[in-house]
Amino acid sequence: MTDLFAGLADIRPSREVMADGAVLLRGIFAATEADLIADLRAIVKQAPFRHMVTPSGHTMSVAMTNCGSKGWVTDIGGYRYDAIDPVSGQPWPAMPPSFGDLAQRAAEQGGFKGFAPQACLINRYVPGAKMSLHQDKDELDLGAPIVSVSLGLPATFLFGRLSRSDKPQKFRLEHGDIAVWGGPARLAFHGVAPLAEGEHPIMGRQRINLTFRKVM
Ligand code: MD3
Ligand code: FE
Repeated sequence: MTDLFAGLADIRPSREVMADGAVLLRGIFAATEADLIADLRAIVKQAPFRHMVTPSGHTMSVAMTNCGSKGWVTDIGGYRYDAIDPVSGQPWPAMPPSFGDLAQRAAEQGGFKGFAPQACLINRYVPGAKMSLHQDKDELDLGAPIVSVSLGLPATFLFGRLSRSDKPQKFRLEHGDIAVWGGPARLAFHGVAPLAEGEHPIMGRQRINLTFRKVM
């Protein structure tokens, strides 16, 4: 019986409002966690994590890959969504139903019915990796939310407001946490503090974050 929820331990589904437009859902993927992680492993085999380079020439400490009909990429030429993985020259792996269904269900619980993301950016943090404060604005439809799913080691998520200079608020994001960012939160500055050392029982020495995006 206890095995049913192995990995999510005693987390019960919950819903918490972090800010106007930002909803944190906990424990909603308990039943589909094993499928999600198996599908993630298959994606990463086909499209391995890689460290991309920003337009300013910095190599990101977070390693990335994508699934879906579009993937987010950056290189010295800029940021964009592309149907082709530049490493393989092939389309990104398709978005599995375990991913798409979860994103849609989470968006609906966050107040956005009918969310159909084309892209899932997959971020991999090892201890020390971080993401500086930024806005996500490479998507054409800013009326659609972004749904994020955290797996593995816990992280300190930094949630700024609409100006880079506002002092960011800190939230702890743990394995199984799903957040829906829409409305006034959609263009908020946000980032992730350097990941602390640790070992997660299922995911090992890393944090993986999935972000689902309606690109067009
Ligand atoms: C708030 N990823 O990939 S997820 C990103 O944990 C990104 O890997 C972080 O920021 C991560 O762009 C944060 C939570 C998140 C994602 C997108 C947002 C929060 C957001 C977009 C707008 C506002
Ligand atoms: Fe972001």
